[in-house]
Amino acid sequence: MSFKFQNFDFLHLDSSFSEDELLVRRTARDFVEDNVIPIIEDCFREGRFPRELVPLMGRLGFFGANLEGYGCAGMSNVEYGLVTQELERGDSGLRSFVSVQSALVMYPIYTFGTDEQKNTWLPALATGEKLGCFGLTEPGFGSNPGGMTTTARKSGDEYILNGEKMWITSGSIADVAIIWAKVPSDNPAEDNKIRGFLVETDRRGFSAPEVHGKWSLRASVTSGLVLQDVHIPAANLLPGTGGLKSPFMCLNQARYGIGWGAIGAAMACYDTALQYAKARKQFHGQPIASHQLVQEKLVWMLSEISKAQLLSLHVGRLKDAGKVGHQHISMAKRNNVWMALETARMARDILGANGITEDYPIMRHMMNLESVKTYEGTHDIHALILGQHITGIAAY
Ligand code: TGC
Ligand code: FAD
Repeated sequence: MSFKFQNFDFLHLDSSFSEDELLVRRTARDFVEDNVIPIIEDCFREGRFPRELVPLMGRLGFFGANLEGYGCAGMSNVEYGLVTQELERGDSGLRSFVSVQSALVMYPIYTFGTDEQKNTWLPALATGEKLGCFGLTEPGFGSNPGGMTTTARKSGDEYILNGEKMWITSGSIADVAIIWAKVPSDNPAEDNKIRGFLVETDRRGFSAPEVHGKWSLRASVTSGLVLQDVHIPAANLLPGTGGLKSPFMCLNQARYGIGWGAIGAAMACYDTALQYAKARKQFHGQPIASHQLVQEKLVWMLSEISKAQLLSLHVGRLKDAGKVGHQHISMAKRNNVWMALETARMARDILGANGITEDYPIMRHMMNLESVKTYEGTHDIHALILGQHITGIAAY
């Protein structure tokens, strides 16, 4: 049995959204109901990314949604957040794909690229005709990307890249990889500065072996990236990049969307648990929703979802006003993903044995959220980012 999603708006937050924001949410919600929900359990079981949905998502303006020009939709940050919320109500893997394409591939080209790079890549990435990936993490450097060993050596009018990236979303389906690498230099002030490069994935020496055996984000492609003497033109350097701050700026964009996205996963779990609790009868023919302990769990979920919605909406308004700090985004990512994972666990509990099956979306969301808790900065790394902000002391 499965339930059709029933919207809820406990705090009347819809009255805080503009007509345009509600329209964007409606469009994304309809897309998910019509195109994602009917296939996603099969995709997850088969370990298949639903690539057939890419052109439609492109037409709906989901890629680079909050960028202007180049065929992008020019949405506000709140509108973009509502899109990621709805996508992740479908599946975290689909939201991951959109986050990477938008925040980690289009955003750096838009922010750090030349006009030629923008004109070459952004329109094709906006429609989904071309796909991208973002290579920061390495096998030995996850939370600490500053230790990366991938290099880009300048040689005449080329760079030669060597190294290995790991856990890269969309790696083996990407046409272009944004690769972060250290550039050796004779100038001590510049030596080993981290810079970003556009690497076409059909270049000789580039390979992207897919990661198999995941129990999480099974509807998303995850790969390693291997760079063995990959020659690229010097013009493929993203000239605006310089230092670790550049990839972190991209992460801010993606983490912001994840804060909203996690709310979507939690909404799906709560709504399923509520409908199930009202239908399932135990002891004296009473619905389990009539028991105090079950009600307490439902109230916890609704309260935490509502607080998370307020947090993301406020952070979104700050971002639209140009006043957001990366610490605000860390709080939203950390809190909302934790909240969604706890909600998924409670919702699974309310469904009893049924909760472990693919007949309901809860276990899939729970397994996905384990990755979401880890990527884009783990839960604990975001605690340390916030700890540094309030104490002035870095505890990494
Ligand atoms: P640190 O010395 O603190 O910082 C280096 C420079 O960067 C600046 N900075 C930031 N700037 C903008 N936004 C941020 N969020 C920033 N955080 C730091 C900082 O001010 C400094 O600037 P400057 O001018 O002084 O050079 O760097 P650190 O090496 O000590 O790192 C600290 C730490 C732990 C916060 C950082 O390493 C970190 O965030 N680690 C987590 C790594 C991470 O999130 N990786 C994500 C990989 S991509 C991914 O997971 C995609 S999943 C995609 C999907 O499927 O959705
Ligand atoms: P580690 O850094 O080894 O951390 C392991 C544990 O140690 C964590 O609990 C962590 O919080 C803790 N820890 C580490 N350092 C400290 C410290 N100083 N103090 C306290 N605790 C600490 N990366 C990309 O570049 N691009 C992608 O597209 C991408 N997609 C991903 C998709 C998936 C499905 C997954 C799972 C990961 C993806 N990643 C991607 C990688 C992701 O960003 C990293 O997994 C993440 O940054 C954590 O790194 P790690 O897994 O190496 O864990």
